Amino acid sequence: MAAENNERDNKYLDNEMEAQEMEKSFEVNNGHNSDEYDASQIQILEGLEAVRKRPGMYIGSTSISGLHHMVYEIVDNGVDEALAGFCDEVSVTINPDNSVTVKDNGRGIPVDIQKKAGKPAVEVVFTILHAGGKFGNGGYKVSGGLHGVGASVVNALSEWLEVEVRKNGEVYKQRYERGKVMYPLKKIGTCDPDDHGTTVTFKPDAEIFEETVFDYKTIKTRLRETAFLTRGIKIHLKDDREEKHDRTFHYEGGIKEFVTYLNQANVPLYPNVIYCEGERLGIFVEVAMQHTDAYTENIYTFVNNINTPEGGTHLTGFRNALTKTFNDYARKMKLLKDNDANLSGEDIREGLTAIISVKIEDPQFEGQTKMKLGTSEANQAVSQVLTEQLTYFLEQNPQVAKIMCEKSILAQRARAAARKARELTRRKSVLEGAGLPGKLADCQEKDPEKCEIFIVEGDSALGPAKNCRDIRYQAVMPLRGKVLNVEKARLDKIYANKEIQGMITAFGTGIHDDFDITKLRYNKIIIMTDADVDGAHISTLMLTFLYRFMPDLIKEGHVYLAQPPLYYVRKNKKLYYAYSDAERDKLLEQVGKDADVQRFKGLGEMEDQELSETTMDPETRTLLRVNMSEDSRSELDLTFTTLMGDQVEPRRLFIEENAKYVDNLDV
Ligand code: TSJ
Repeated sequence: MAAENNERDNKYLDNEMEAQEMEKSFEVNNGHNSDEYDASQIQILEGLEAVRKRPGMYIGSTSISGLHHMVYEIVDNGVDEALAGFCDEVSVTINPDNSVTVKDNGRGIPVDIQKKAGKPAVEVVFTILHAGGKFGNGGYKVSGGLHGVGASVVNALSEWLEVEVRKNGEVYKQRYERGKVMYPLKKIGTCDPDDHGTTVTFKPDAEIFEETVFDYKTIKTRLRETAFLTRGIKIHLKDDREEKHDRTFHYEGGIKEFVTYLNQANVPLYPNVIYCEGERLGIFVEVAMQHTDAYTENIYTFVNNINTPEGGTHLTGFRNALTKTFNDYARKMKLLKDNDANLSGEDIREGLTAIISVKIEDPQFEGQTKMKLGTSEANQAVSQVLTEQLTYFLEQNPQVAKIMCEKSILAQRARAAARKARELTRRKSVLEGAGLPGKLADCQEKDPEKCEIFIVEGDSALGPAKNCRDIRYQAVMPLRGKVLNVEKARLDKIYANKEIQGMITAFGTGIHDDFDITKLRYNKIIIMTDADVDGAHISTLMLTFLYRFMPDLIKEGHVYLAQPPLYYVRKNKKLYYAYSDAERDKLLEQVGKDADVQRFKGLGEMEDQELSETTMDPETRTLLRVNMSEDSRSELDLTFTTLMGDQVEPRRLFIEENAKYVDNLDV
């Protein structure tokens, strides 16, 4: 995922320059003379051809994530119309042929001739790079970040695209194929004068995209997020392909409801979500937050409805203001005594779920992937709005303030204990030399690039795994007993846990602030558990630990799940392995239905040869690499809190809803 996004760098610079050059050429060619029209047509084709030549520069990637960006790009235009106050509904339909229709009830893209280009504004929107939002009364277009690349990019990367505009009682239509205009904008009929809006249908080009089948769940998650961030908007999503879906997202509470949604699997510490909003320095700021009894911190930041996973100035402003406001209040109310140390930001944020959403006219982005807000005024704007309104809130709600304070003080103590435990571990490892855990059966090779470690469940699997590994580069480490559920434990308990200590030391990377991926001792960390319900549970616990404490190992693709076979199929003394129900059925078709089928064995019951061949030997095994989509971290966090949290009902619902995908999961 991370590697896939690298192409995005600098794409804005490039587009911006091309767009400016394009505009210049139109200033020269603004006549209606047909020769000049041809000349401008060539310019346009060159512009869109550039997009088709280097699609990654414009849409991020040509993988499934780029495919979905096509949809978001068009949807965001409808949402912008809603933000400007001219529409309140956007509907998205995934059609049976994997084309997508996006319809809004806004003013309709203008159809009058734009002077500069000498053609209808709507045609300009779809054929000239970066033309979006540069006409009309302007100023409202706040889309930024990775999107806002414009409808012309989507058009260039679509096999075909059709736009219909309903405006002033008339319906207009135009069609494009791979960016080329098929006919001049035409009136195709009339409509109720009260009916107005824009409808766009497009089919992403299979010549461009590696994958052209939309994933319903990914689009659903994104549209739900957009609906939370745009209070009051109604977003419909319909899937008209084989497997039908129909959903509407509409949240009058906006980001307040987003926080409630994210906290559904945990127990809130106080009933209401704290909400602040205000405008400072031309920046519109909204913050919603609520603590739960969880120990993780879940803060999501957005700029113009676009997620900024690396945070930035708005997040800094939030953190500083929260820490200072809370400490000031606690001192003033004597919740903190004169001799007590201040609460740290981390202590105050333990168990906090928060959404920070800012709307800025011309946001500046930083960082390698341009996903970090750089606009310095955002720091002050968020900080001022929060300080002012949170101070008032705490004064008005002393009982909530007290709960927050008690939670923070517990977090502070646990953190101090954890620090001690960590120092102790560190000192111990210095005293004991290399300090590798005793139960680690290490490999001989020292070059991490060539090494892998199998984390196995219990001692029964340890024996066979040790016997049939290649000791030169394969290490094995057993986990005894149940792995600690890190969603339900404070730091001190986590650091004190022997199994977790063992893993941290074996991996060599350290943890949290000390984490250093260059110290990783194994290129592949392979979780190997039985192919049954208990095994799936242990894998999930392991993944939860890695996700929360060493997410970079997952992001960088170092984490794998071993795949022991689910079935053995025996026929005429030949043995076949099947790794899924579908594979078993296919095998049975091939070898005949009368074959002998046996369900999985525990790793501990396998013959050495068998375990090696099916699960461990790189020549013959299958490994699943665990990856992490950066598209919606909030949804991924929710998955973990739901699976591992205290609330039974949300977990049951989640498993029911996802039963198809997680067959063996029982938690
Ligand atoms: F992406 C897109 F261009 F294809 C697209 C645009 C897709 C969708 C689903 C909606 C839209 C869109 C654009 N909806 N509403 C608008 N509004 C305008 O373009 C518009 C209308 C009127 C005026 C005006 O000043 O009168 C100005 C604008 C920008």
